[in-house]
Amino acid sequence: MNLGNAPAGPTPPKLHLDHVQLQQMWGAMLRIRRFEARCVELYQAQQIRGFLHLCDGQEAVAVGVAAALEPRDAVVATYREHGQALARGVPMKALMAEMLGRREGCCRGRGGSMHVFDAATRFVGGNAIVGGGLPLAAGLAFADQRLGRGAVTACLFGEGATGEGVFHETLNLSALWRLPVLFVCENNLYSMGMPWAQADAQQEVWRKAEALGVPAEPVDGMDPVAVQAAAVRAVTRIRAGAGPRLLECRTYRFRAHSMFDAQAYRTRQEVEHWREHDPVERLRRWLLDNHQADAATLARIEAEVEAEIDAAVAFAQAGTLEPVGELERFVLAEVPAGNAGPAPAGTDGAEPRRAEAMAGTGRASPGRVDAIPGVATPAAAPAWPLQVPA
Ligand SMILES: Cc1ncc(C[n+]2csc(CCOP(=O)(O)OP(=O)(O)O)c2C)c(N)n1
Ligand SMILES: [Mg+2]
Repeated sequence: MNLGNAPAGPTPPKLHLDHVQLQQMWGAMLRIRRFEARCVELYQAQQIRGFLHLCDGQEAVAVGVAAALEPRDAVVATYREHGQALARGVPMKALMAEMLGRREGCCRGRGGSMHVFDAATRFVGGNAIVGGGLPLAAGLAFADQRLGRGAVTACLFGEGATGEGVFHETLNLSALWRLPVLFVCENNLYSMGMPWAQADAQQEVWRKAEALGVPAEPVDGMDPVAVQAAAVRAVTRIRAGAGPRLLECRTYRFRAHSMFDAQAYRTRQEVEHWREHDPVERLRRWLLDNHQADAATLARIEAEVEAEIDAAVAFAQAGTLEPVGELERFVLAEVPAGNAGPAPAGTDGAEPRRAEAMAGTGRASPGRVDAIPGVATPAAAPAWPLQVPA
């Protein structure tokens, strides 16, 4: 890791995991793998509609990164985010209901597979726009920094996003302002059907980050322990104010980009080769070979995972669809009671508020937010040129 001008920060603790923690880590990956396998069945039964991007093969990244975070931290994800959401702690029932478009889902069924959001766990969304999460993460981290929350924002994205201008802009500003962001690139070697080898002159993503002043390192993204250790190292320094870090997690997706593609861009042998590094199978074998778990313990964990998924599917299937009459809710911010004038007779008050918002007038107009409720406004505007804290 070349630190460039960035401060090294405190020396992070060495990661020690006991056999129970390692078993839990395996269970966390298996839970994601099996959850998505059930989603495939529900998709084929047309109970899940739209796009469905699986992280099959990439579970170690989601689990390793999540293990390094605290509840006050935030996670910004991609459209391949079921695993990231589960690892972060988004309840499985709410996630499965979201997949089925039910009102009981974490976004009332409005987001679906690609737009999972959960305020309680600060899971700030899946995002269908490649690279779209990067500036959001910088903004969240900027707010956290200004408000002194000591929180870190983990921002996950694919290697395809690193070819976009927004990657360079976001990393530059984050390094300049020492924003508390952990950038995590899941380099799975393909952007849809575009092989990384044919897409980018710089094959090592971490070097791009270092060129932008963000200390970075490559990580075996098929090994959850390696990912957690690297994430703990990075987060310790980020939280101490040393600025952003980037991990390039080298991984592989075993299935198609979305539910269907001909996969003409890779050979069967290549997929088989990577399957030998399957994170779930690899850790299972390691646990058994090193006497860190016996077959009965792993079978119990597997049964617990299956039971949780069964319960989540039953919950989702018993869920309801949002009534059509409610679909306009949340398009504009709702005005707290007492903040707006009385609604004209015969209306619910929404129309004048919409008009206010469009015109940018009125006390309660969502178009003119001067301060976020409950969040103190910084006392003074930052000095210019901006003084980056030492
Ligand atoms: C700005 C933007 N451009 C193009 C697309 C179409 N698109 C969807 S996924 C994808 C590939 C992204 O690859 P990568 O970032 O490596 O993520 P992965 O799918 O491998 O997880 C593209 C080009 C998009 N959604 N957004
Ligand atoms: Mg990719």
